[in-house]
Amino acid sequence: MTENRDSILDIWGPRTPYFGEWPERVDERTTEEPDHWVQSACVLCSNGCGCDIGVKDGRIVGVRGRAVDRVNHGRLGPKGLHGWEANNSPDRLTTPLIRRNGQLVPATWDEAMGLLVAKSKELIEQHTSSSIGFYTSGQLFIEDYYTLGVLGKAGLGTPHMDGNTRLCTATAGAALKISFGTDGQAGSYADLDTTEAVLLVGHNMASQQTVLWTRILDRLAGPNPPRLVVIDPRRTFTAEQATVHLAPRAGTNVAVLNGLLRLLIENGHVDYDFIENHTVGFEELVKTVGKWTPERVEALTGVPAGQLQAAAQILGTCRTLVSTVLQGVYQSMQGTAAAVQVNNINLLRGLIGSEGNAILQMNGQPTSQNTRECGADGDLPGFRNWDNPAHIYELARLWNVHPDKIPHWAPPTHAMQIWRYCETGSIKLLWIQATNPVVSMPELGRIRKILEQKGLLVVVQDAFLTETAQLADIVLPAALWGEKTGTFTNTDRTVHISHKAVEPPGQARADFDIFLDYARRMDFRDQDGAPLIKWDTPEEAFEAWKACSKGRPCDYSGLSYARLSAGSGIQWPCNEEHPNGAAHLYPDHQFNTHADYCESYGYDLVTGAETSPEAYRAHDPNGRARLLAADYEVPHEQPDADFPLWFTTGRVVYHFHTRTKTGRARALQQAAPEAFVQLAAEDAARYDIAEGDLVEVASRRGRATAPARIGGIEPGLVFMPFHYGAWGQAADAPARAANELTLTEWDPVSKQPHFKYAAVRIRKTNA
Ligand SMILES: Nc1nc2c(c(=O)[nH]1)N[C@H]1C(S)=C(S)[C@@H](COP(=O)(O)OP(=O)(O)OC[C@H]3O[C@@H](n4cnc5c(=O)[nH]c(N)nc54)[C@H](O)[C@@H]3O)O[C@H]1N2
Ligand SMILES: Nc1nc2c(c(=O)[nH]1)N[C@H]1C(S)=C(S)[C@@H](COP(=O)(O)OP(=O)(O)OC[C@H]3O[C@@H](n4cnc5c(=O)[nH]c(N)nc54)[C@H](O)[C@@H]3O)O[C@H]1N2
Ligand code: SF4
Ligand SMILES: [Mo]
Repeated sequence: MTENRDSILDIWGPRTPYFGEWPERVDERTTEEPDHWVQSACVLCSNGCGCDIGVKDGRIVGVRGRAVDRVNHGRLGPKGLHGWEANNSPDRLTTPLIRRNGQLVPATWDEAMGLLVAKSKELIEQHTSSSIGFYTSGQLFIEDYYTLGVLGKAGLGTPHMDGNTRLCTATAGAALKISFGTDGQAGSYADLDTTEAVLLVGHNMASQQTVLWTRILDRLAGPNPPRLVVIDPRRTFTAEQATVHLAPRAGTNVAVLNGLLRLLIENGHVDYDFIENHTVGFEELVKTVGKWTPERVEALTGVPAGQLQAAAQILGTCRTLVSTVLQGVYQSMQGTAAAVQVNNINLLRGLIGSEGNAILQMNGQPTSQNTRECGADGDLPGFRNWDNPAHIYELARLWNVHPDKIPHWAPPTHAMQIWRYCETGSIKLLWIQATNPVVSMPELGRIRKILEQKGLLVVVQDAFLTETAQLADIVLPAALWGEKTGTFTNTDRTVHISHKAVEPPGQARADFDIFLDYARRMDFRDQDGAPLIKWDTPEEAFEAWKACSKGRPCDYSGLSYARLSAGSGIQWPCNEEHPNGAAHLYPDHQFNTHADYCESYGYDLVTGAETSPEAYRAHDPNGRARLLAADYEVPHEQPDADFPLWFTTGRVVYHFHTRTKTGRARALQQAAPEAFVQLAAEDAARYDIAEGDLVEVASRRGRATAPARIGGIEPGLVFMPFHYGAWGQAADAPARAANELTLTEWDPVSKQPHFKYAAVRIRKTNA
């Protein structure tokens, strides 16, 4: 048994100060001495820390960071060190379940898959394959997503496939496409090792990517520490370390960012050569941001003019800059518009494509990058453009199907619309994989009603009987990380392999095998009558994906299972030109915006209207980045007399999402056993609420009750973590899920729902 530190009390561990080369520090936690170690990477956030899984007698007994890994240099955070305990939980699903006479009862795989296939065939016959929808995940592997993408697009031919990545990182993809032509992060984590400044917008890195934060803490402790600008309405762990912390009102990111852009321009802190040679749209941007004087920003957002100026000084004078963006932007008002303005900051300064310069439109889930790359969401595989016939033909050739088989008559259906089609009845079979929407979707009352509808067959593929699985008609028991082999890619394009370390419990099966089984039983064929899915093992699937990715920005063609296993994490693109991967995209400032190559022809940031191919070609940016401007818009719901407070939601360091894993890891669960309602001291006084009092928060859509936690937040704003659903709660306890309150609204461009603002009222409910 080894435990280097108590990561619950000491989240980030001891400092290793540096500049230039981040020292190694190997974190380990095992409950017994392993008899062997198996190579993997952590799947409890998008950081993708390399780790080895310790195995004893066929069971996981711990993990150890991989010193050689470029992502973490050996470090692991509290979730990584503890989360694996969930694999060994007695709650694991071990057989398929089928609903009979209202009850979920055990069934064989043959019965469960037989039923799923019979239903699928019947629906296709009666209503076409458009009656089948998929709501997948950001937590599967490349091999799973690619197989799923092919069977959905070229087997079934349904346009209704998206992931919970819509809730997570759809905006990252959208913002990268808009500014640079395709998805994919321009920089690397290693840029933090030398950068002079870091801008974190709506991103609580200290809590949500603890190991990446350690990299920054170690810089802060070393020579030449970077200056930090943090934009978040709460005083988070991240904000506590800021050189300048801007705490704007919820939903006002665009106003703050336009204010910063305006100051950069006014102060002459722009690289005119870069703008002239490598961008389009500067004049329009100047016009749009012109009215956002510091005073005007202050009046609207509450950020003092002096602080905005201080932030603009840092951003304007640093010689290198890493900007990061996450849910405080993506899930807030004008998600895509705001994310693009962060890109614009680096672009105005020409700080992109070289050491110390990065824009990280962060991912959240460990493999959400791959959902987007492999086309298991509303994108086509390999960052191809659904509106470009040449891209469709490429896929049709690759899969040997007729191009018309691949849905491309309209944009692929986004998740919020998939749920809407379930609600209105046109989707009659919804297959949910590795996500728990009954806790994580907005407006839970509505989601429960949709899943309970008679006319909708609900299939849930999970490792636990989640709140969602409990409403399913068919439950498929899945193997978890550590119990299957596959590859995945973190935020900074680092690809890892995770090898199978132990057998899954009971009859649980790898997602990959479930998808293959479905494809075989459905008898999907190519246009020559051969099986559509031509692979049987994860490694063969990876080879097929490599072929699909070749020549596209996310080129995996130089990678292999052997190479990934011999090393420890390699960045894409990895091909003949970049045999060891590339730290930076766009080193020559040639962007992927050519009409023939780009992933999207763009959108109107306000309406979301898609630019036509003709309109795009008429002004082809042809390798220049786009500086797309956006003006501030008022959030869709605002406090009023009935619901006088702002509401926002997010995470705590110890839990991952709906707690199916972290809630089953003893120390993590003990560290954060209960939901809470965070409010400012002023508001607590006004409502006569003391620390720990039970508070009911109500919106127009529902209520949630939890103990009060006072301080660390702007007055007028109430925060709840969204981790806590019904699981683990007494049956008669009042609802505590933050998503009882949130609203069904989404960003016009990325279609990502708005979890970060709503209007609520509160009252103390102590007896
Ligand atoms: N411990 C832990 N780590 C995780 C996860 C987890 O569940 N737990 N999940 C992973 C996943 S999938 C994701 S997507 C990431 C999410 O990582 P983050 O985006 O860092 O997490 P959140 O807490 O959702 O939101 C970040 C911050 O947005 C702020 N915010 C709210 N409204 C606004 C606004 O209008 N403007 C601005 N500027 N900020 C606002 C909130 O105060 C909050 O501190 O974390 C990943 N890592
Ligand atoms: N209010 C509010 N709501 C939010 C957010 C917010 O900030 N505020 N954030 C949103 C974001 S960014 C995200 S990412 C979502 C996350 O929301 P969810 O995706 O619903 O969260 P998880 O709890 O991670 O659910 C993943 C499920 O997959 C299962 N699972 C894990 N590994 C595997 C596997 O290998 N195979 C299979 N088949 N199943 C597996 C787990 O047991 C779990 O039930 O929540 C969103 N909802
Ligand atoms: S930072 Fe993320 S990937 Fe790394 S150990 Fe923590 S949860 Fe795992
Ligand atoms: Mo996420």
